Order: sequence, then structure tokens, then C-alpha cells
Amino acid sequence: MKKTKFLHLALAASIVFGTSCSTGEKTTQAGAVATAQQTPVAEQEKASKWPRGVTYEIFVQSFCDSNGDGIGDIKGMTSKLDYLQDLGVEGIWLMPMNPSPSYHKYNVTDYYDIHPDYGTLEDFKEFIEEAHERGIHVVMDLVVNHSGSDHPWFQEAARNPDSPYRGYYVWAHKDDPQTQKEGKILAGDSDNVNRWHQVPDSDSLYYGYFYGGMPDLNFDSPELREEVYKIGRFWLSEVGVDGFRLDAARHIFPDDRPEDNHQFWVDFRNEMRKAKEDVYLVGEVWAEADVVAPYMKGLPALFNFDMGYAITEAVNKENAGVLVKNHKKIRDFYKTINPDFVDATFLTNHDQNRIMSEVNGDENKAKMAAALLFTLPGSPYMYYGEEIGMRGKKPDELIREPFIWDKKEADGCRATWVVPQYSTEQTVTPAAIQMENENSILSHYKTFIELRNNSKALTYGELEPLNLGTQEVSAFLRQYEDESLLVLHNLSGQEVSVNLPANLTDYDDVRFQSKASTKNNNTLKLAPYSTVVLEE
Ligand SMILES: [Ca+2]
Repeated sequence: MKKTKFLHLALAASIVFGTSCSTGEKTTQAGAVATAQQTPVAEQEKASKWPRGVTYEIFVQSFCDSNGDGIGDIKGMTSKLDYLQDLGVEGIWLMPMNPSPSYHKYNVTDYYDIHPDYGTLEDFKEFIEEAHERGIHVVMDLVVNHSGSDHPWFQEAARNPDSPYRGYYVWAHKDDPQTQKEGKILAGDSDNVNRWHQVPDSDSLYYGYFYGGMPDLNFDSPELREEVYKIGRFWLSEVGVDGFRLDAARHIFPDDRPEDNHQFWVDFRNEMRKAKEDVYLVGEVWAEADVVAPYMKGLPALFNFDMGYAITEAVNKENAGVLVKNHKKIRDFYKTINPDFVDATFLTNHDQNRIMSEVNGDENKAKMAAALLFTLPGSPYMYYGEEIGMRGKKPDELIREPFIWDKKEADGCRATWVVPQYSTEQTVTPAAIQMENENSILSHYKTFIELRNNSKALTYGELEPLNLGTQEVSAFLRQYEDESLLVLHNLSGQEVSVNLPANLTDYDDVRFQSKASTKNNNTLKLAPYSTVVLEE
């Protein structure tokens, strides 16, 4: 790793290090201007190793349409693997691809196949093989808290109480008092308050946490459990995925049985490890840290919803606040449960307004959010289109709009299944054009992912929050083995000066800077909305 010393000129009052991107000077691969020249990732061993690397979430339907039917598909994704490799991602999380009547495919009707709109099992095997050749792992959404109500299991179970599938679901009689009194505590992942749904022309009610179209599977049934293990083994052993993202992981059993939920994932992991020893499991437990933590016994990776909210708040307020301190607190707490846990950090996902909309289209803030995500501890997940500044606010279809690869006339695979309202060529510069612009948000993402991939401290290092007495600046140390980095982000639109205290004066090499900043003795002037990474 090449690095450049600050020049300690005896009489020089101030030294400008680096030049602004806006001067048009050639940047390095890492985008670190002038002073920090990094070796391209392809030419060296990466410091990061998945799952500690960056994972990219794809909504297949909107990513790339290979056959012109308006719906994104597997062959389309395969054609974009080079793009993803170039971006620096080491894993892909695919939203559900099983047959399902809904556009989002979270109500599955066949757990052993691919929706025909998306392609075939053979297409998927080819995709996985091509991804693996590029060092990219593949994780798929496994939606087993519930099936779709159109699933043949449920159809048969609802029609016939003696069906062998009756036990796959949870039933009650319409006069059963428990169905009357239960109102659900509203959670982030559902605004449905009715858990019990009536089978038409029947006295039977079935339990469906999210809504009637998603009857919950009954994990008290040994037969159902065995079926779910079989589904998992099928995708791991016969198709070749590297792991699963587990939807609605905290709802396997009702809210009053959290211990049973925790234990189920321990059992599930043990079963999956029989098929694939190093299977990767990342769980969606949409809740506060103390609710999330016990799931770490079974799920080695869990999404950190708190951090996404905290970063969004900090960049919007242009105030570092307690972001870093809180992040450390959560991590320290998680480590007491599982020292090897994978902290799956992210800004927003397919269930939330897109980050660019959360910062009201302010590109500086969106870039700062990404800079924080990629320099703080965790295993970052990014949501497709985030890297080109796609926008989107709920309802869900509008946070899942088609990726804009190129101008319409040149775009070989833009999906058209939905008319986009937020991400159009008027609001989002197509990826192909951003690729040619070193100041684009896409180049910014690439730069920060590469910075992180090349640094063990940024990938594995722990976090030491620093208080430099300036609310606009988020400052922290990242340390791993013999690499120690001092990271400074100026969240504000003004230049900010910080004085490095005596114990930090050894950090006088520039590893990276996103814009030109200056250092005068121990006073650092940080350009507006900029990041500087210093090392000893
Ligand atoms: Ca298609």
C-alpha cells in the first residue's frame, strides 16, 4: 500500500494535500486524489473476505430484462455480473424468485422452482456459477415464515381438515376466544392488526401474521419442519446457493414465544450445515438491538436496522451526534452474545424509502451516508440502484423501480413492469453516464467500496469513537492487527477545522481523501461534505 507522508516543512504555515476532484485531475482507481495512490484490487489480494465484504441486494424484477418482456430476469442479472464485480461487491442477496402470484414474490406457491418470468433452475445454476467465477457469493431470500395462500398445501389444507397438509398451518375455530382477543403489536414489518383470517364458507380461521394472503407455516409440526429443512438443502446442495436471507425471522412463532423463535434458528442452522458446512444465514429481525441480540445464537448475521436510521439522521442534521458511540454500544452488546457475529449494516432496503429520497435528493448527503456506511464497522449491504442515486418512497412498488442502466434508446435491459415515479431520467443519471464521471455517485460508491476492500482495519477493525469537540465532524479510529486508521467525515456544507489532540498527532499519513483538505501543524481543515482517512 503506497502512502504519502505529510511534509513537515519547518516554515510552511499550511500544506494543501491533494487537489479537488473538480479540478478535473486524473484520479486513481481508488478516487483518492493525488496523494493516495492505491493498487487496483485486481492486482492484489483483497483485505476483505466475504461475508465481511459488501453484499448487493437485487430485486430481480427490476434489475435487468434480457428478453424484452419488461420483467427483469436471471439471464439479465448474469449479464450484469461484470458490473457488480467492477463495483467491488463480494455477495449478492436475491429477493424471492420462487413462483408466486405477486410482483414481489413473498407469497410463495412452490418452494422448489423459479418463477417462469425470471427463468429456470438451469438459468439460476448458470448465474451462480458465473458469480462464483467472479468471487461473488449468492444468497437467496428464503420465505418460510408463511407460504402464499395460493400454495397447493394451503389450498388443500383449507378445503380438507383431514389433509396431510392441515398440520402445516395454524388453525382455530371461529368461536375460539383466542381469535377474538388477539390484537397485534404493530411492528416495523407489518401494519396488519388482524392475525386470524377466515376460510370462506367455513368455521375455520387460520393464523397469518402479515395478512390473509400469507398464512403462517406451523413450526410446531415436525413434518413441516422437515419440509423446510428439505427446501433449504435443495437450494444449497442441488442448486448451489451459498446461503439464505431469512425473511420475517422473528415471526416463526407468535410474539409471545420469543425463545422458541431463537431456538428454531439454532436447529435450522444445524440442519443446513449438514448440507453445506459454511452456509451463510442472515436474518431479518426488524426490531431494536435487545430484541435482535438473542437471535445471534442461531443466525450468525443479522441486519442492523438501528444503524441505518442513525446514519440517515446524522447526515440530514449534518450533525455527527452519538452515531458512532451508539454503533459501538450495539456492537459491544452483540459481541457478548456471539463474538463472531456478522453485523449486516445498510442504509435502507427494499422495505424502506430509498436513502436518496430520505435525504431529499441531496447528493452530498447521500454520498456522506455511503461514506459512513463503508467506513464504520459491519458487513455492508447495499440496495440495487442506491449507487446511482435512485429515489423512491412507499408504496413498495415505488421503492423497487427499474434500474436505469443507460439512456432509454441505449438501455439494453431496462425493465418496464411498473411506470417509475421517482427514478426517471429526469431525476437519475443513467449508470453508463455516471461511469464516465469521476464525481458521480456511482464513482463515489466504487471508491469507498475499494477503499474498504483494501483495508483490514476498515473490514475487521473495531471502533473507537473520538470526540474532537465539533458536532459537524464524525471522527473515529479503526484498528486491526498493525493497521490503524483515523477516519474523519465532515457532515456539513461548510469547511470545518479540527485540532488533533496530542495522542493523534502520529496520524500524519493520508490514506484517502474525497476532497482536498489542508493540515497546518495539528489543525486539519476539512472540505465541506468530505472524508479524510489518516494513518500512522
Ligand atoms: Ca424478462
